[in-house]
Amino acid sequence: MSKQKIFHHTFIIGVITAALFATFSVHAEEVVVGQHNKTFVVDGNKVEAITIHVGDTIRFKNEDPFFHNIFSLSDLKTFDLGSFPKGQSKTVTFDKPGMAEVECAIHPEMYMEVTVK
Ligand SMILES: [Cu+2]
Repeated sequence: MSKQKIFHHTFIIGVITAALFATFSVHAEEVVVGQHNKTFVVDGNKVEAITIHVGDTIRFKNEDPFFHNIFSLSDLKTFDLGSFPKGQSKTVTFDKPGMAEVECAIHPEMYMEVTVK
């Protein structure tokens, strides 16, 4: 292999490595949203709207001594986590931008908007 060819290959490998690094250095996050006193909470504070990024995951964690059943009928992300008791959590990953309305099938007063950017 000529010196020029070796340089060329090294250059290509460098470009690919840089591209992979750029792709994987954007880390998806996991956001914990608790269910507490029939409200949605983040870090102990009641939230009615949160903003996350494409690829992020919300971990819905039941902190009440009774069941919740979190669901969304939104076009962005339709899901139904089923009933789950205190201490248990379930995750939903949001893979495209938009807005999802999140509710609880057991407690109609529970409502939260998830904006995905
Ligand atoms: Cu509930």
